[in-house]
Amino acid sequence: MSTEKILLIGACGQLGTELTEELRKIYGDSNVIASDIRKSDNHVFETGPFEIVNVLDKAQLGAVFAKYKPTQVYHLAALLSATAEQKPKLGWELNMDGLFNVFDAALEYKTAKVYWPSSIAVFGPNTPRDNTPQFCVMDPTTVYGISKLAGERYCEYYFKRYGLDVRSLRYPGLIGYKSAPGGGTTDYAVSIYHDALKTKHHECFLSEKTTLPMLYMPDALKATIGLMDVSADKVLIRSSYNLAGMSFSPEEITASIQKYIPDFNTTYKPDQRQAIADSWPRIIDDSRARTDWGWKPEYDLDKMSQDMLKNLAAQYGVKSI
Ligand code: AKB
Repeated sequence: MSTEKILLIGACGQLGTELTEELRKIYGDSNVIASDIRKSDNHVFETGPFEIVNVLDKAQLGAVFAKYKPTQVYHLAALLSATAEQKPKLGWELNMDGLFNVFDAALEYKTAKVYWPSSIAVFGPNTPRDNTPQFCVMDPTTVYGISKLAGERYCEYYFKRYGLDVRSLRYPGLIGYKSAPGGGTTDYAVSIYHDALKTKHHECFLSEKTTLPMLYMPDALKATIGLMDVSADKVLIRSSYNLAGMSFSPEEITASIQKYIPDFNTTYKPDQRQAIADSWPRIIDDSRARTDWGWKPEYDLDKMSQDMLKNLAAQYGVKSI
């Protein structure tokens, strides 16, 4: 029986849904408390405790910490890049005040470890775009990226000033078949697989040669839980670690899907998200994650495409690819 009590805040999002499922397999359903501002109808949230938590409501947040006294907290609630550009004040408030509220509750209730996701959005147009190093110029141009960069600085500050063991990863675009993405600039890379099975056509909101760093969800879960499991002395970067799995463009993922669905095609209609994508790196250097705590991704583009299409075909009742 695990002695860990793990609280996920923002559990109903794309990453949180799969993290809830994976952590419950490891620590037991009753030891993983999922929470969000409203409950998703995903079956995952029927397998264990769920709490309604608005991370901006300090009293509500404190009551959940007092009830469960979590030993680990995964604070995932945020507005992602495209959504935060539509609601910049809320984006900053949720991403920053929410983080401070979690930090303060974690210190008050002596939470042993806190996880907080950063993003490739912390980089900007003057960042080296290929093999983007762990330490470099970071001039984000989105509310999301600015809040994630500020959040990283506070992660390191709370570790050094208060000893809070907070750990973080700079996620690329995350791709999975079990949960929907939540308003990001990389979301096309999920919907393209659904469209391939539903209509055999995808209209992409980015141009065909827009290369971005991406990561398949099984690798994202491995990196996240792996970072939280290593001993503290191996976590040498307390802002946030660069993390990468693969990089590809819309035309490259289209070609990968065509290996399994030959008559699939993509057309391109760039929108306001193109400017965000153009300010982000193409390829990330995640060598520090590899040397400090043994990170190594398993999936490349074709392996991901095969797994995504196989699992989504079952969901859509389409004969397996
Ligand atoms: C987004 O596109 O906003 C996110 C991210 C890369 O952090 N998926």
